[in-house]
Amino acid sequence: LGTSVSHNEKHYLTTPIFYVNAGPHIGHLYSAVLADCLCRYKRLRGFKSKFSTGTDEHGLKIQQAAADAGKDPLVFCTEVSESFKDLFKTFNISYTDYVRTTEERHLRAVSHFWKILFDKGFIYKGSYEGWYSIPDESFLTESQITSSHDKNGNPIKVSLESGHQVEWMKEENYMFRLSEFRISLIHWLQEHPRVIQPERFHHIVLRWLEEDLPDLSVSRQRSRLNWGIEVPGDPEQTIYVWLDALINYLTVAGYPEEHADWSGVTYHVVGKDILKFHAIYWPAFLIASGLPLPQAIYVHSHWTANGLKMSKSLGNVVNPHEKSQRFTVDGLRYFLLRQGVPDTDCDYYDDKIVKLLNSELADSLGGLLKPLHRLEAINQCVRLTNGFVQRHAPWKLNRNDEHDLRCVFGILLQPVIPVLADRLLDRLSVESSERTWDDLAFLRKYKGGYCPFEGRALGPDTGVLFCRLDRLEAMKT
Ligand code: ME8
Repeated sequence: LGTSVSHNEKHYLTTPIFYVNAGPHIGHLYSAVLADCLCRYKRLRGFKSKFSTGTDEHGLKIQQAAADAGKDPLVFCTEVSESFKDLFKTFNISYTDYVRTTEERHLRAVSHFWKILFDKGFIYKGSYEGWYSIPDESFLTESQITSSHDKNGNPIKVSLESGHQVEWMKEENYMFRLSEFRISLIHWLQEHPRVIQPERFHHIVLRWLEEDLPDLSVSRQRSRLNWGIEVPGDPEQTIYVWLDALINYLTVAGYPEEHADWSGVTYHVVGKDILKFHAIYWPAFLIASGLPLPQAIYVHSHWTANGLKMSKSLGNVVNPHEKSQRFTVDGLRYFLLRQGVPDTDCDYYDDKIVKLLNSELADSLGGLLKPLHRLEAINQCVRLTNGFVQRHAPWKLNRNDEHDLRCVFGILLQPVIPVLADRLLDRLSVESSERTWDDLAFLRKYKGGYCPFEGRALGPDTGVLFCRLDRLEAMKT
């Protein structure tokens, strides 16, 4: 159950900022829903929270996508950025700030941050020669690439991790002294064994740090990349998109002027594909600039669709808007949070969501508003929840307390399925001011404790909570 906190304790949660080269899919939504659920939970516990998301709009990949669409880059970015915003509105992502890297406030933050690193001597002019993957906007070493063939059978080199083609790049640019931070990063991880979660990813990062950490190229020649932020004092160079993008977390915190309240209480939700950038590059940049490191990095794995990686070319990208029309917004939120496992990839297919929602939302949760046999109530407790219920054993409530039990579930489920939880709580006559973790405090001393919801009459009928879905319909599509 956790304890509630004094109401000015702060918590700053972020999602990755999403590339605008293509529209959103369930993977992006998953990151946002995961962060939203965490943030709603923290708010219910009394934290004052900042929650940011947004779009990553610079770089070669976006420059190319805009050119392919025959559009001005900013117009193109605005259109796609709006589609992410729409998605997050539909799914009730309760962010407090939506940042775009093309905004003026971000440009100021990036230029300021660059100057600090430069003045401290962590950035120097050098030359980079090596492999670069445009889709990943990432520099790769020999050990991170392998030989392959393009669709015409020509030999190419690809990234081992993403499978994307890499190109040889040789140019003069600015380098960041990443190599100087290897030992500090190892110490940071060793001293904070829970800073990267789940633990598996913590070990992966430590293994990466056992190898040499070369200095990092942090700019590109303007002639190759002009869609980006200019290097302060050098109009011939554009800042590397990942340095630009990571600074969004500071922009939202109010950097450079007023970030102190938030930059020390930051928690990042990221996909495993961008672990290296968040667990190595970002902390190194922060140490170099003298800013506090994140409190935690929560890493999640990926969604595949019918067993395959989602890709535009395969045409199997799962569109969340379309799915929400079939399964409802809370239905899809529930599925993603219930089935998604941070450690391992998860597969999406329609029949899976139908089965889960029928059994857990339509039957179990929906059943909460039906008259219950006592035994059924116990069964539902067990099916609906796990650790919490085991510890607090609300089924020890006596026969007249079914109402209390439903209120407890309604409150607990708010971070996961806010719309359904609200309907349930409305029906149960639980006021909106009575829906925080503090309002569950009675459970801690249940035996003899007074339940504030006891004996209340039901509110107006809000209809069936969640209708059963037709499996055959799902299998047709
Ligand atoms: O990497 N399953 O943006 P991005 C689960 N702009 N999550 C997925 C997913 C999938 N199949 N595909 C994407 C970038 N995601 C950079 C980030 S942050 C300073 C800059 C999620 O749009 C996952 O969290 O390619 C991934 O890390 C994120 O979307 C961003 O992907």
